Amino acid sequence: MLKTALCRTWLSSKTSFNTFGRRCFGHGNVSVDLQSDTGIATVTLSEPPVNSLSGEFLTSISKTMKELSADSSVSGLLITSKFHGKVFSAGLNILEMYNKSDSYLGEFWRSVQEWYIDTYNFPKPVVAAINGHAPAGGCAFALMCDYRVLLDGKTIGLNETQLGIAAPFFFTYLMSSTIGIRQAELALANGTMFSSDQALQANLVDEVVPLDLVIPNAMNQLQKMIKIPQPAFSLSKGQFRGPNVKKLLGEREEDIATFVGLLQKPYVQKVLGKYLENLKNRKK
Ligand code: CO8
Repeated sequence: MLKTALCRTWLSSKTSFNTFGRRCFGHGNVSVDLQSDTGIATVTLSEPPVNSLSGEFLTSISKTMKELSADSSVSGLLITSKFHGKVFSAGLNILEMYNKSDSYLGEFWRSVQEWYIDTYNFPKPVVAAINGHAPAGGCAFALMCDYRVLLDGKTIGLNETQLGIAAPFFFTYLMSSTIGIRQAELALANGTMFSSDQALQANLVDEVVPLDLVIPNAMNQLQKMIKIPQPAFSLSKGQFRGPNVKKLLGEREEDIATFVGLLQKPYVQKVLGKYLENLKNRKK
């Protein structure tokens, strides 16, 4: 693949652009391909098999977002998945929430909060090329971006109630600020997974396109967004997002305690165990 070739030579250098005008680097299973001419960084989520978000993977994402936010040569981000045509992200790694101690769960949730803060608060344009299914945390990830292009035929939604848990308040805000309070309330209570057509109709995503157009259309939108004068873009974005981020920053410890308390309830562990078992048995 051309992209692989373009990036292979730059792996040798984290700080300078290679002969193709690209700088390629990454943290853990997150890889970044930065184009010198546009300042656009393509961030590819590459955690096998389905980009489920473990604490370690979330930390790699946060580290990447912090680095790209501080890099003045970066104009905007395109976020996509290595598992093109299959899965954008399967959401939080359920194994991280099953049969774990309070302190383990607490640290895991801290990494979830950090990921949300770094991604939702990212000051430059971010476009999601959702090239596969995006349940739960995968949907939240897309909602943290500024624009969403979804692959036709894939599903997206906050289905947490189906797992016996309720999405955290900052996920509910992501949904209600995108599709409106009434529709968000219904969707979250029912754990609705939207088909691509339903997602477009509800304004949960901005475009639904075939596979070969997911990345080009996302890139096209990003190219328009990076032309908007800075810092006007980030000031405008911050007016909508700042209060929600500030709320979480002020309540992090209580939010962690709420999460741990909910996850340690025997009925929640029972439903999670059953859900994991069903996931494994689906293929049989
Ligand atoms: N976590 C851990 N493992 C997972 C997850 C996950 N989220 N999703 C899939 N896997 C595993 C499967 O068990 C399977 O494992 P194995 O190979 O060992 O059998 C492997 O990944 C591959 O999965 P599939 O075979 O199912 O792959 P497909 O390509 O057929 O399907 C899907 C991909 C559609 C993504 C499918 O795997 C799926 O539906 N996964 C579950 C998605 C889901 O429901 N996620 C919810 C996560 S919870 C969350 O994000 C928010 C929690 C908020 C908590 C708030 C409390 C206050």
